[in-house]
Amino acid sequence: MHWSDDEAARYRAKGYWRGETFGRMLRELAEAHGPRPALISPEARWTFRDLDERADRLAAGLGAAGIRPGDRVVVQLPNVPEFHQVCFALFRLGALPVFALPAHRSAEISYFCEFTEATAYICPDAGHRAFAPKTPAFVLGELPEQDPADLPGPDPGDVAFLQLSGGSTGLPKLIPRTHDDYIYSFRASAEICRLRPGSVYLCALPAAHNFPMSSPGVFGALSAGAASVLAPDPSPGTCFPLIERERVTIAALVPPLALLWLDAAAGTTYDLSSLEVLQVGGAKFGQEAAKRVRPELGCLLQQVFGMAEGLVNYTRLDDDEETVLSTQGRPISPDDEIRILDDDGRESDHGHLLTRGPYTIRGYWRADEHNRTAFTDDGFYRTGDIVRRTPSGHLIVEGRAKDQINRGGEKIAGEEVENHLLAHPAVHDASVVAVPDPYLGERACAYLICRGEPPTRAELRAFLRERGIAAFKIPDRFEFVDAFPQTAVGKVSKRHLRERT
Ligand code: OOB
Repeated sequence: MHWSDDEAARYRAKGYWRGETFGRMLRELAEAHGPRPALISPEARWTFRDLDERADRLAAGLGAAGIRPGDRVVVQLPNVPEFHQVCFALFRLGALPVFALPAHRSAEISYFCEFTEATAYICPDAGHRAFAPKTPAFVLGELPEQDPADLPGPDPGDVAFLQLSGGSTGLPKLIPRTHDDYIYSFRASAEICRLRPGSVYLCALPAAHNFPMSSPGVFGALSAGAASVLAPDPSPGTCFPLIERERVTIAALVPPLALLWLDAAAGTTYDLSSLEVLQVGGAKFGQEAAKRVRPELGCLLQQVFGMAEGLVNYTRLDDDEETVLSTQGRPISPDDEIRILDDDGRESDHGHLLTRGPYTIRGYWRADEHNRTAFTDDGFYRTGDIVRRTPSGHLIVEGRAKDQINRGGEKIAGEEVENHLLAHPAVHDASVVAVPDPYLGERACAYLICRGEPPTRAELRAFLRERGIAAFKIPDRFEFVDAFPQTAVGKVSKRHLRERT
């Protein structure tokens, strides 16, 4: 489930994989940019030197507490500098962070801890310990620091962390990313976004998500010697004052937040003039909204179409207006291979997107059976996205063939929520599909076939909350039906269900 030796040699020869680890990268950054600001939050300002030293102290403390190279550690933290301190401490130890989102609750956290056999869970407060009662927890504010020790450190080809897949199956899949491949993806991204030591990146989305982590995200900003501002939440009320105070030059948002910012920018008294680029991605950004960015926020728009599995596409800062407004960008790397297949499996410029390249995984972590269908025999990842390719090689996302709801950038696997609904005694069958929404793009609708009197919608919501799933996965709508439409082979036809609404 790895790149072949030949491919690895090619990616090295081309200079994509530089034989660097996160730990050494930060050390070199601290040497080059020591006193410059690296991480800024409303409460804290850490220089590159601070981050480097604190990562060392925490690595020593976690090592003394029993965390070993190769161990998995579930990390669930808000946007605070300690999040990145924890990342680099674990990277230096050679332990693998498993990146949970702040919205995850007991169902997700206990699954991550059990499936990865995690030796620790790093969480925001003592209340979270209950999500994984059997896993030793470290709580933000009480992280074990001590004098630095000499650590052997991992190899550049080793897996650095496990990232979460958006998911289309009953249980979330984990994505193994190596030092070599991930560092390449964000260094190249930082270049595409023209980050430089004077740039200021605003991390308003959850820091653990791939977009604000590496596209170019906080890691890309660090790699360029630029500062990152960590916003506790993405609202204009929180972010606009931070943009003014820190002279933010680039920010990343999902489409519903971009709409919110556009509306708020009209009446704001905050000075947003430092903003050069607004990146929008994670879900399709409609052309009408895209048109508003430059006149109303006074900055360039960059569309970003990426996935935690690897491939990331950007519109370039010097692309013409039409391309920026109407496409979701083109791949980072000249060696990102794009294969588009029609429904009959023939190469086309419109259809199912498959991809292979220097930073796209070859298999999910410990998921051999799923990998046989998620990847082709020659190593292409089936993204589940339906795209069109323009003559310039830009991609336009036109739809999706996977069982997933994209709720304003937050991904929901239909089957995962269905399994929770099926645990309700009155639910005979369940099918969760996307329904269009003017603000979020899509919302989730659960179609249910019930035994006898159906439960109320409030009861169903309470039931799902009780099961400990993240709030964004709770369907926005419940519809009660007698039967599901079927496909020719007798499976539930989600396409027909979607068309009902
Ligand atoms: C990003 O990553 P994930 O792993 O949460 O979700 C990936 C999926 C894609 O396969 C696609 O279905 C959808 O999200 N998506 C978009 C999109 N960007 C992502 N669909 C339409 N238009 C877009 N611009 O979402 C992600 C990772 C890195 C950078 C940016 C986004």
